Amino acid sequence: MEEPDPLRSVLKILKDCKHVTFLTGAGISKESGIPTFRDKDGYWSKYDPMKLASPQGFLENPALVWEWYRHRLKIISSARPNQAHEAIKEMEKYFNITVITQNIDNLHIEAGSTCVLELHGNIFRSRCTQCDSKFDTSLLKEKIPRCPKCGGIIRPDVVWFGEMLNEDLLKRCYEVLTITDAIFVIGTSNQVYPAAGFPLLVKQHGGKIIEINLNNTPLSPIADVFLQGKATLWMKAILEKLKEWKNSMSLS
Ligand code: BJW
Ligand code: ZN
Repeated sequence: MEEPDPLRSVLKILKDCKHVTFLTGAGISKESGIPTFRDKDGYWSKYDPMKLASPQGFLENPALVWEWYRHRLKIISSARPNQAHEAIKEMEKYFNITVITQNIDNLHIEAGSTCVLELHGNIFRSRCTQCDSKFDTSLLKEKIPRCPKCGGIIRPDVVWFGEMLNEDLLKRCYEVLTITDAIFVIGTSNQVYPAAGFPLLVKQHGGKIIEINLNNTPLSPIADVFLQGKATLWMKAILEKLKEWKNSMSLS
């Protein structure tokens, strides 16, 4: 029978957990003021993803792609981690935590999480398309920046559609996912692979799925618990319950 109180269900799962993984997407940073992609006010409602987030788009119009990333860099640079990022950091007191994020906004690292795997890169880093030298994006001022070492075009160090994700990083993800007791899937539409396949892998290895989202996603029907609503509110509530439970344990 399904638990009537979803918070109790989450606590019940967490009581048996050692390794807890967080898979996060754009929705977790929405309350920090950073737009998402597929919501009705998200980037893909206004812009063609293939023009802004694909290698072909960059080849055709690097200046446009750079304009978009500079615009986003400005928003992201003034954003701060919110209560959901902070609660995840705080949960390191109780579990072995890995954060796998699709976000490029650095907010989990800013919140202090110690193990963050950035699947789609980081907007603060850029790289030369020819010699792979790395650069600090905020220091690149040209419309289409060029590499001082080889003259190649520099691009944001992020992963676009049709591009492979970093192999070592993926290997680390799969290692963690196979020993994960519970995965929180927060603020992602679960449409972009390979990330969208990660929760299923956890389930196949006997782990539980807890999803937090404003709306249903393709993952929701197989999630063990679905918490509908804002990431900050649910994460705050979960952390409070966890603290109560841990305190009562230390008293008894
Ligand atoms: C809240 C909230 C609040 C809001 N609280 N919740 C056919 C089938 C299967 C796969 C493929 C296929 N054709 C091509 C592919 C592969 C492709 C893919 O998956 N495409 C699908 C769209 C079909 N994947 C790739 O190409 C990846 N590479 C790869 O697979 O390599 C191998 C390969 C190569 C070639 C062919 C086939 C395989 C690379 C994917 C790279 C994604 N890149 C982007 C942009 C770059 C980074 C950046 O600039 O930021 O990454 S796209 C964009 O989507 C960005 C995000 O990281 C990613 C995921 O988005 P996310 O985070 O889920 O955001 P949203 O907006 O979608 O959802 C927000 C959610 O939050 C919503 O659900 C809201 O309800 C919720 N929400 N506020 C809680 N306050
Ligand atoms: Zn170079």
